[in-house]
Amino acid sequence: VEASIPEPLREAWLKHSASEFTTKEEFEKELVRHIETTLARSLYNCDEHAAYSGTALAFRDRLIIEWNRTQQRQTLSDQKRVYYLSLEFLMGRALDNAMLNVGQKENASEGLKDLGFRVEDVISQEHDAALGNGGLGRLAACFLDSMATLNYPAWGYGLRYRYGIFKQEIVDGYQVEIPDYWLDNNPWEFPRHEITVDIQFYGNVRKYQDANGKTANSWENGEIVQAVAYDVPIPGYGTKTTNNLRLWSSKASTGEFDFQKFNAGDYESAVADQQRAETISAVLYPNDNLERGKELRLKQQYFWCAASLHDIVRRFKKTNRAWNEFPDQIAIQLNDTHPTLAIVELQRILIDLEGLSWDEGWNIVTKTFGYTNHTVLPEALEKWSVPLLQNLLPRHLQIIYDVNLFFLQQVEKKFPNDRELLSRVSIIEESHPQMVRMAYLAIIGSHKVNGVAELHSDLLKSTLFKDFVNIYGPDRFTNVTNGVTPRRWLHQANPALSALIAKKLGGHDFLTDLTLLDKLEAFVDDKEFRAEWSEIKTQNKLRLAKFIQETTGFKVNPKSLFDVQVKRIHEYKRQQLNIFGIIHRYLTIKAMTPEQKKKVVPRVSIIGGKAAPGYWMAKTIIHLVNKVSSVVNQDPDVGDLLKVIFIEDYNVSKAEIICPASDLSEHISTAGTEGSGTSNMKFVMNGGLIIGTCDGANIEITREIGEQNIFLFGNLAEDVEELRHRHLYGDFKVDPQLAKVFEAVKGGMFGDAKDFQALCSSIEEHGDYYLVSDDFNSYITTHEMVDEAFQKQDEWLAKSITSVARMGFFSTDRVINEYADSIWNVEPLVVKD
Ligand code: NBY
Repeated sequence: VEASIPEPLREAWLKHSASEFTTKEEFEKELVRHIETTLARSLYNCDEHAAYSGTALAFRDRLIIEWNRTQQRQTLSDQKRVYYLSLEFLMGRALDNAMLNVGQKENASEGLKDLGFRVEDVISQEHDAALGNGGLGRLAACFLDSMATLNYPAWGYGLRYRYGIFKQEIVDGYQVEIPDYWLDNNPWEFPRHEITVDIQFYGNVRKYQDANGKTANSWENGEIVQAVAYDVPIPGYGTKTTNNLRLWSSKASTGEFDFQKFNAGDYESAVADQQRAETISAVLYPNDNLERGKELRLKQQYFWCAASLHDIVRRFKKTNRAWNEFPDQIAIQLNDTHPTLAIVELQRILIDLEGLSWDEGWNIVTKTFGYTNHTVLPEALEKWSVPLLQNLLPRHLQIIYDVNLFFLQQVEKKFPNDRELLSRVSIIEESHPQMVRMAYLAIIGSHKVNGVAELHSDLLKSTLFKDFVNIYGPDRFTNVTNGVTPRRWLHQANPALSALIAKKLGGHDFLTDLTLLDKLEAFVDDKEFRAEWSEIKTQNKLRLAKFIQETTGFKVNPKSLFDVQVKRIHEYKRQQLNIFGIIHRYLTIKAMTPEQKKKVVPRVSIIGGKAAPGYWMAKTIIHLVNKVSSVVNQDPDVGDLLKVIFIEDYNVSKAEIICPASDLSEHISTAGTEGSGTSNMKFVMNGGLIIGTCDGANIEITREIGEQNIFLFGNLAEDVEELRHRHLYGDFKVDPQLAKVFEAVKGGMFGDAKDFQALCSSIEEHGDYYLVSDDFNSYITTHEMVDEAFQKQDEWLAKSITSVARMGFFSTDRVINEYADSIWNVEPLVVKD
């Protein structure tokens, strides 16, 4: 259907085309209008939540005006676009970000004040959009911000889960999961009920002769589910670009099939069908770095890949270009292997629906896709069982077999008679049942594969993907070290620090060119500047202390060293090392004389994060942290010298309060296990120092800020394998100080010893896979060095300022430019005023 208004009628449109508020007055007018009409409230009936909704609606209008213009501009310019496929977008709140990105926070804040509200209170009414687990999902959100800010024509594609990551409650020290229903009155999404795609599942493949007498395949008799588009505008910071995040929601197809059921009086089964369809986009799987092979998860993946590709192909076809121009117009980035079926789906569209030959199709496919790997942990590598695929996606399985066949032929040609190699690199793992290795499929179907930090990318090349480096050569594999957006993680989360930096550098340009931070080094010795820097940290700590008291009831002394570890709970991230270290500190303090206690640097140890609901060991760690917290915090022997706080329901908006308030944060994964880590970057950017292992991006952070400004400890990645072997086959003795900690735990100091048995025995008896014992001594001596350093506040401040000054590399702007140059080959679409 032609929806565009004919030329002669456009004048009236253009005359009345919506415009944006640019003053406090205009904002107030918009706000009151929305409260009175859209929300049907009045000045007699307007609470903070209504003020939030009204403000959000006013800003949403602004965003959508720029969104419309951006989309028009991008369509007209007809240049290459990027599509970022991610099952997770951990966006957090949108209002503060929208205010800052369009440069209207001042006006909004003053306007709200006139009408009786404080902007911070209004902002905190918003429910986090928590469509992600952790780092991978938050990285996707930072990428969207940078792509818009840098004016890249780029869309995100994801799923519109009805339930985001669960809300965590702690009951008697245990994690309890509460569903996160977040969609009611979400002002940030635009339903596009007219943009739908029918998605097929199950059914069978029929071979037939096409018009030219060639054998062709048709996938038939499946069950149809409808995908409906919901669009979320993504404003860039200080630019005219507002990009799009398109999220798909599942719905029963309104095809005749269902009407027949209704008409035949089979009401109940028709309703059941409907619910089954809606289940596809119902819930985000809450596992990070763990793959469980559930059919519904596979359905989610195909549903979202197929809807997105259909949308992309539809847009391409409107340009009437030849198919071989597809990769010149479109780059698709796969955020982990979760969207790998998109590779197969594009090949299916090209050969089954558009009639291209296999080779023509596959040539287009491999030029289009890039694949980002985020982990080397074996339990996180996706595999789908062949019988499951055979049933759900029969045609896709055939295509996978063909991809594998041609690939193995190619390998055989290059390395003749190496059967071991063929079985190692085959997409099909010959287990019972057979499994499809999604990472291999992703490598074979992409032109570039990247890891997320240097060590991680090197490990991919030397271990997991070694054979593929031999087959394809090293050029297919590259590194793009992660970053974070300084808009949210510095400017929004820490406005006072951002303002101080701007004062020194003569403006906020550093927010779009973070390397400008290096100019701060000139002021490291400036006494007044140091004092201001220190005062900001103190204020941020006071804010966190207040938050802790309100949410946990514990009072913490803001003069203490705030030591933070917030991230998903996982054995490889080693929160157990942290809590054992805390217990060691507790025992040490308790054994001290009053004289000795006077020399102790007071600490607040803050731990937060969610455990996957089925990850029993991670839940045990949370349990222990909470037990230690309740014992330590009321022990008069330690008083303010040590407090242990578990932050319930850690999420993006809590991170925005926590990051600016840390003195020290912990990034202590077993060397070689963390892909990159991104919270390490957020903490350093906010003037916190870090204690960490030589893992992930810690290594590059050290290179940038200098090793005198970071507390590194522990074994190196290159020694891990040998140590593990020794644990199992040599004589292994638990570190003596750790043994003392275990004694205390087993003696019931923190409640029933049985509750923590598994945690101790995984180290003492089951090989200590994560090297907690090996690193324990190094860990606690390094913490002693931290204490010493913290006492020399002046030097500590110099470290803090110098580190921030040298963090320019870790902006996602740099990251996105690297992807654009070396993987996507796309250019920004710069807008003239
Ligand atoms: O991605 C994280 C890495 O652990 C971290 O080192 C890195 O900085 C970050 C960004 O590159 N990975 C991560 O967050 N992974 C997941 O959340 C995740 C979620 C689901 C599944 C696997 C991993 N899954 O298979 O279902």
